[in-house]
Amino acid sequence: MVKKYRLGQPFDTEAVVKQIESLPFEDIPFEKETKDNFTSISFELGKDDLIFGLGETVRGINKRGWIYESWCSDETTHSEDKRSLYGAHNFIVVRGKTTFGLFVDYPGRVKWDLGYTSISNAVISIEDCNADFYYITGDSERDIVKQFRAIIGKSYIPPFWAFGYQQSCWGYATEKDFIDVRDNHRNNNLPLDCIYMDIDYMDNFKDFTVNTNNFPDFKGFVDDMKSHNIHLIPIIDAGVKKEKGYSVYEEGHEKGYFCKNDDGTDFECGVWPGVVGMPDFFNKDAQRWFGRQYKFLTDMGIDGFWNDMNEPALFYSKKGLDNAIEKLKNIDTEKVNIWEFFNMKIVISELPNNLDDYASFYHNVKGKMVCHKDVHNLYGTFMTNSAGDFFEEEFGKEKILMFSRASYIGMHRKSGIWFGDNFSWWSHILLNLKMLPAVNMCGFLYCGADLGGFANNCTRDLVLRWLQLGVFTPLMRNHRALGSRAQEAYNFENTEDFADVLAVRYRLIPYIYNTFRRCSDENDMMFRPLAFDYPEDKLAVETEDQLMLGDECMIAPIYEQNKNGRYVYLPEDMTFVKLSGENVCTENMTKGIHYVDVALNEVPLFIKSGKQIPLCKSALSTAELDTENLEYIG
Ligand code: MIG
Repeated sequence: MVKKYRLGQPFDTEAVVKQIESLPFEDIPFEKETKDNFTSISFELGKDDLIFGLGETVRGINKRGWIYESWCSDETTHSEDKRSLYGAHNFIVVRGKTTFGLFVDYPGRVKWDLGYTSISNAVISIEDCNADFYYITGDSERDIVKQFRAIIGKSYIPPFWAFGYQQSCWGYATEKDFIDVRDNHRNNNLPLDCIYMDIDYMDNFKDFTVNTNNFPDFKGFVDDMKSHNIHLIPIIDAGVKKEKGYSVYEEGHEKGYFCKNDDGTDFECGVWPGVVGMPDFFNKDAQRWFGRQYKFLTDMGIDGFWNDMNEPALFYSKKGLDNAIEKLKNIDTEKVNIWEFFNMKIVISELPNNLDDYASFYHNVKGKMVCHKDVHNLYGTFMTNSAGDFFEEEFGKEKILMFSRASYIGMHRKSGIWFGDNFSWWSHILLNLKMLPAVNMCGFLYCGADLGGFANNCTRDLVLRWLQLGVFTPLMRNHRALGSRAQEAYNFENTEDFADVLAVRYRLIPYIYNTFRRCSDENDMMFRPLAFDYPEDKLAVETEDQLMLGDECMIAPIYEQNKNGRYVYLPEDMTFVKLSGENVCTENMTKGIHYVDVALNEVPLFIKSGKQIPLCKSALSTAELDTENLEYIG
């Protein structure tokens, strides 16, 4: 049962697609407070109550005990002291005296104090008096999620080949770089379907351009890669470089399609291309216009994209930089004391993603100027929808791969997400796992983390262990930052171990793809906490390093260094399966705790007793996969 409580006149976020009658906010079954520019709802938390959801956030599967803020952020360090990452996923399910779901449909900042200030209280607040609150009750957590998903609409389904293995690296710049990646995979028996083009493919980081020195015949190059069953997937950044003669900028500027300062001039800020205009995706004409720009690349055979920097990330604003330089100018280097020195550092470090900047520019919403900070969490979503609308018009559904860094619920209908700039840390394998059910709750099914870790230097065993989790995530992409240690599979000793793990992915694609489609059709979760499936089982409820996958499986990856295996809890009898290359090794196990050995070239999987899953033969790309002849295991 879904009830909608309306406060004031909420902004249309486009998150909910189903018409639901509005009830007055006063009737919402929580404690509540509304003042001039502040609204909160709160409820008591019993000792054993659990809170699930919030999508892409740090910390546990049970979110209780921390304070989170929905505020799409270019957060470069995903440590547990953080409150926000790239997505704003305002949906939770609380298991308590009554179990309920709550969606706060509000595009500005939302604070979720979930037993942080007081262990026995949850307080959710916004600095506004306009929002919709959806309250959902049902038979189980999973049922509540399904009802929520039914009102926000079906999840995006990418093309089949997007379930293949994908390689990325910030720094591939020339045709040769891409050909090397392709050949090194093919020559080492490493399957591969996509190679990503990070900002270096562009001409001076200008969206919808290609560096013609590095790619003299881009269309021909895209075709050639396709003939090897490789899709090239270019990045698109939100900001459009301010440059005379650059047609995208000039047209956007002339038509008034960029975000504005309060005096009506273009808001200007600095990102990778230098000074940019920020497209105003809230202006429907501008949104449509930006989406049509992708045609430049689809015309050359490109059929996949990743949208970055769309929180939006701002390195600095023109105004902010002027102010900072003014402050630093007055410093006398002869007399500077240590506090002034620290202040200097702060002046610079506060430039990026500054709240004053977000409060200083405006969107044109049907002719009305709306301050960015009040709708911040929709920016990346409206960018991605601009492309999604264009793709659907031009090509129909399921033809173009796309995922975005920033997101709000609603974007799940057009696109996937990736989890942004994680580190090559063991703890981030576990964080990757914990985010999966939470983002599924919010409709994001096509998702994954940078396998091997984005920042810092990886190790061979870390990459292998991470891939062993990635084998199950719809987006299986190895990506890293410029300057970090190479982590393409072929750069390590005994590449066969990598080939064994990647082969398992391809063997599982029929199962993963069908489970994915079913979950999209039925508004279901692909990954669930054990607590959802075994609510009465205390050990299962507290297990946060294993997940249920589909209706048949449980996964329990290894996420610590120097381990030959791990302890795993089986909430019922299961078959323990180890997959490696074409090898399958099974063992029946009873409910309870077991230690399982897992070598670096093996993928562990648990299949519920009485269930089976299909495997096909592996191949070097999805195009070569025979999905008709299946073998069943379990
Ligand atoms: O400020 O395009 O999350 O995946 O490699 C960094 C360069 C900008 C952030 C993305 C990352 C990408 C990087 N980008």
